Amino acid sequence: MIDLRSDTVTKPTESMRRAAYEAEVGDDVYGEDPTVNRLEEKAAELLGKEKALFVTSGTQGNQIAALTHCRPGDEVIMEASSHIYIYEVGGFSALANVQIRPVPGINGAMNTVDVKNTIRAENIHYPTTSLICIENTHNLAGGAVLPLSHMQEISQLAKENNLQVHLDGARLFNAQVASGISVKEYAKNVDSVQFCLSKGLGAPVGSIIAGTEEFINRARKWRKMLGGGLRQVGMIAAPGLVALEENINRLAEDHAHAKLLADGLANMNGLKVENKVETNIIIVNVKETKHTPETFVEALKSKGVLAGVFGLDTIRFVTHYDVSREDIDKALIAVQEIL
Ligand code: TLP
Repeated sequence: MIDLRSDTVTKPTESMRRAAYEAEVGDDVYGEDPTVNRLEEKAAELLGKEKALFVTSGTQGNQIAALTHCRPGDEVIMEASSHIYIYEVGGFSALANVQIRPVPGINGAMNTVDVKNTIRAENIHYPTTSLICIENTHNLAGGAVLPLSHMQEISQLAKENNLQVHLDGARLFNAQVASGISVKEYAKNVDSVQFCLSKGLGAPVGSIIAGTEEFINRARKWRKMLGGGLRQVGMIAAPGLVALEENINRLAEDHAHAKLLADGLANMNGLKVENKVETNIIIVNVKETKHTPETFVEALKSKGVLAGVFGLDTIRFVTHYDVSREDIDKALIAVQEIL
């Protein structure tokens, strides 16, 4: 099977498996796991933040950020198709007891004037706006890279209004590789950042959240409350370290494969590639074919290719390190046969 459903499907590399086997471990709830400590230090350094925390998933990282930044009843502004709003099971409202205020964006970026107009004034009737969340790269916008200038504008606006900014950077390293702008440069504009080790970077488990020491100390308690205080967790942090050491620059290969796949698909009758394809995600509209997204994905499966249903008329392909150049060619042939 050529699995293009997501970059979450990668299997750990040989060096990750070896690192897990050989990992030095201790009880991380006591702060005594040397491998976790090394991973957190390395992640904080890469992001230019005081401290980082290893969490079980991107979703858990984002939820902990809301719990740490906000109080119950607060309002959080975010783009209307952001992962937190669409795909995190309503966690911000269920766990952090905050209200989300979605603002529609273009290519994943909210208009800063819209954001400004959405910040609540002081009024006895209103909730308090406390946080703005942004996403880079933006999943539903097809892996779009949020421009640094946009993040700087949001940061400025947040400062002027005494708000915090959280970055869902599940694929922030894809943004770095595509734009040449370092994750540190992006992270300068936010108070907290979450990135996934288990997407394109290829680790089997885990995400990082980072921010000030004070923020991370409080976040650590929320992680414990959520049941995310793990013990000899160096076993899974070790592959995360390998991911950061070995797999960042190779994301360029995934981006090149995505472009190849997108160009091939764009040339086929009835298909429309909906996004610009800046990184590793391709969103394809199949409305003009005889298929629905569901039947298209089924037909692809019968030909040994997996893709995901991604909207009423769209399917999604995601490239990653378990997909070779040859696989891209094979996937294109399978799509052509279906059409
Ligand atoms: N995205 C997954 C699915 O949940 C849709 C995928 O296959 O793309 N932020 C962003 C921007 C994400 O894309 C994801 C996962 C997460 C957060 C959550 O990460 P995990 O899966 O580790 O909880």
